[in-house]
Amino acid sequence: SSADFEVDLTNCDREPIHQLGAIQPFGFLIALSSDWLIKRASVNVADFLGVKAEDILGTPMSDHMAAETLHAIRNRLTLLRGPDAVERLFGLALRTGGPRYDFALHMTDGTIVLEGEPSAETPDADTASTIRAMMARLDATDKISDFLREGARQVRALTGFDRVMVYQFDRDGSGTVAAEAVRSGIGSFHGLRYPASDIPQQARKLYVRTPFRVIADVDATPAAIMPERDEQGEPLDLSLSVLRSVSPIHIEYLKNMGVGASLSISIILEGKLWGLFACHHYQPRCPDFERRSIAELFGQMFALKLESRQREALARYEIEARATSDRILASVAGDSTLLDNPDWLGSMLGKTVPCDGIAIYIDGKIATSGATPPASAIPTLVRRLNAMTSGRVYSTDHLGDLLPQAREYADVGAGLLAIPISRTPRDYVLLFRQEKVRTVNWAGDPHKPASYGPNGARLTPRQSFETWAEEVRGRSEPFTDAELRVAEMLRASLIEVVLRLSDDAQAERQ
Ligand code: BLA
Repeated sequence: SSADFEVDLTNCDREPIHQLGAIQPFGFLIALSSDWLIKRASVNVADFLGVKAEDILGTPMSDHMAAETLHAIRNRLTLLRGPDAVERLFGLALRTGGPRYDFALHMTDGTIVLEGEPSAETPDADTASTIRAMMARLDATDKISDFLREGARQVRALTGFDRVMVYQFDRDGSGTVAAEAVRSGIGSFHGLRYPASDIPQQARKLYVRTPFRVIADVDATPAAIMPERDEQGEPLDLSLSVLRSVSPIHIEYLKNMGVGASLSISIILEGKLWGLFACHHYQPRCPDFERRSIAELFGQMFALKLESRQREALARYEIEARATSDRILASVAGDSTLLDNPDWLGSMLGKTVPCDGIAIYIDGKIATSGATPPASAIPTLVRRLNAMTSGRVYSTDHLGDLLPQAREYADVGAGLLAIPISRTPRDYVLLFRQEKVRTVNWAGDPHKPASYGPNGARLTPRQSFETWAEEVRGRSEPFTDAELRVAEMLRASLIEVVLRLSDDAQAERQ
């Protein structure tokens, strides 16, 4: 149970962060039965409704809210669609003639959950044209890197946070700060890498279901929900809650970084969490609910645009790769000695399948170019490849797994793409990638706290980076599916050419 769970650095992945039994105090929460009786309330309802939480339990919601407002909320409930739907209502008076509130409304386990917070003093004017202008600026960018940076700028303009990062997940769950927009005078995190453990898997799952998260004030005292347990002994499931309170571990992490408020918007591509807009403010900060909703919508549109740009880039890549492949084949057919020339092949392939070094192994002869393992190590590697006898393209981002000896040259040969170029596996073109730690800069500790929280220095960016660096020791950037498809196409065509050349050679001898 959540109350009994003691979270520490070793069990974060199991912390029930959706059942912490409390909310952030910038709003209030009321859980209702299907007949609109109050079953639970956050203790801070007193600050908003002027009545104590324990005094309203069991009473009808209509005793505590303007009739028109309740009517609007009840109507809206009928519009809820899908298991993860959350409806929003803006600018309704909680009490007749009283200040206006924004509401979020969802259902969980047959319970209606209503969250309220004060509305913006000056509501956003003309949301449609705001969004339209934001989209136009995204569309005006050319390169993906500019697109990402423009996205970060827009989120910063919209939220006013000091630092907005586009945090992109790698296949192994680790992440890179791929773009950033920051207030001037605070150091940059751009290009930094962090291990998967900095965002535990249950948190990632939640960020797919609820694409927006704000932590308004790391020093705020959470408001407990009472009663903590219902008649069945269950805590309230806060997965879809807008106000959900925060794991003490994550609070410690943010405090160690000197951060006062944090906000993240999920970037979801094809149903998967591609990354986050991760935002820091060095003071408490909570954009109003309407603003947050615009930012969330921006995140969704940004993701759609990114998805279509990626699709276009992939199509372009495959067309270019085919052209390169055709050029290689035409050249080799005219001059078969080119196949012995790794500098030439490297220059042809380099743009299509980026690598740090290339080796060619034909009839026991070895030629290398760029950063490769020593030539003396190649025959052992080829024997190991031959033993797999698949005849297809092979790739790894951790050659040490395939061949223990490869750990000795993991700095230059951490990743391998092997293209067999004869029918029986014997001759190869080998593309090497170096260790990825070597290709990453660590710019130093951007924020060194005067003192750490109870879990010490682990919960800091520098320690995170070191954890990441340990995890990727001996690993390269992986070869992508598209790169493998291209390599396979190249293999099939090269084999044709090589066979034709050897037939010609035979014919000449006869
Ligand atoms: C959540 N961790 C997060 C979030 C981010 C990070 C962006 C999303 C919530 C938010 O917006 O604050 C991580 N933040 C980063 C990283 C950078 C950054 C990498 O700014 C880089 C600049 N965190 C840890 C460890 C644990 C941990 C070791 O570092 C557990 C042992 C836990 N992180 C943790 C938890 C959450 C989290 C529990 C979920 C918070 C929530 O939404 O409730």
